Amino acid sequence: KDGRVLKEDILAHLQRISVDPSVKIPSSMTGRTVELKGYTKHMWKTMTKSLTIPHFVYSDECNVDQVMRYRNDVKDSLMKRDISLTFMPFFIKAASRALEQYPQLNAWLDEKTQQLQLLDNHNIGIAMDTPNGLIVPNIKNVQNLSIFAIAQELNRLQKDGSKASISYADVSYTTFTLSNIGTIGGTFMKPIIVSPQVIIGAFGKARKLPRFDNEGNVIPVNIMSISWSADHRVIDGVTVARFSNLWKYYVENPMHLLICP
Ligand code: CAO
Repeated sequence: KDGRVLKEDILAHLQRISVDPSVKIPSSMTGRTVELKGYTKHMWKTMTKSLTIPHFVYSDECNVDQVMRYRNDVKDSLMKRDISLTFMPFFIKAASRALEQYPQLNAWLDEKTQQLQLLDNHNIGIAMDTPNGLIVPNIKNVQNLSIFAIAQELNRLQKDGSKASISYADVSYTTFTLSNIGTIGGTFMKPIIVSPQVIIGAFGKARKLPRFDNEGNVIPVNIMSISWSADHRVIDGVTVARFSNLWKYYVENPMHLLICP
């Protein structure tokens, strides 16, 4: 009454403006209702949980000329054996090699006990676009697999994904996730961490772009962006930057990935 805004005034205002929580198409409009089901319902749950995680995002670009060269050298002969070799097996193996140096990124965060469980198994999840929506199956124990074996496993998961027959075992116990939106387009993406994991990486589409060589000449280079989102409650930015540099080193020098399992 003396002009001051009291708590009661704010509560009364909120009461007045609050909308009906049920969302119905009014009679003055037309449209249709789609039930959320399956993978989408699961995505709702996991992404709502992800909202509670403070995301630290770090991005860089990566030269994929060498990976392209190696892939082009062998992809046709592998195709004759029914194996499709893309860039992904190289990126997945590079992540596993880099995780050997940064085990705190291949981990699960137990929020209740406030403990980080560092895992020896590199079960690398791959965000996959399927006719039924997004699903993230994983390739288990990548630390023991060759690029060839990773490609075989990825092919199997893609086949199962297209038939909506990915098993529960294939989506269980993911320790680290990668998402390649570059198969569809786009240059940059901010990926969302899937709890209890503590980091996720995303790639954009590789494009031929002008860059300077060591002598200052402009040369064409195939460039791909990489973005990492990490849980900033437990992972600091410098760790992510160092990990990313190492991942990038392996991708730009893929011979290191080929001479080990
Ligand atoms: N830049 C340019 N080209 C790329 C690329 C990139 N980043 N990634 C893949 N490609 C190329 C591949 O080399 C392949 O080329 P060819 O036609 O010459 O063989 C082609 O795109 C198709 O690749 P692919 O889809 O068969 O296989 P992949 O191993 O590269 O990717 C997978 C597998 C599962 C990551 C992909 O199929 C997919 O589902 N991507 C979408 C992921 C997604 O939904 N992310 C968003 C998550 S948040 O909602």
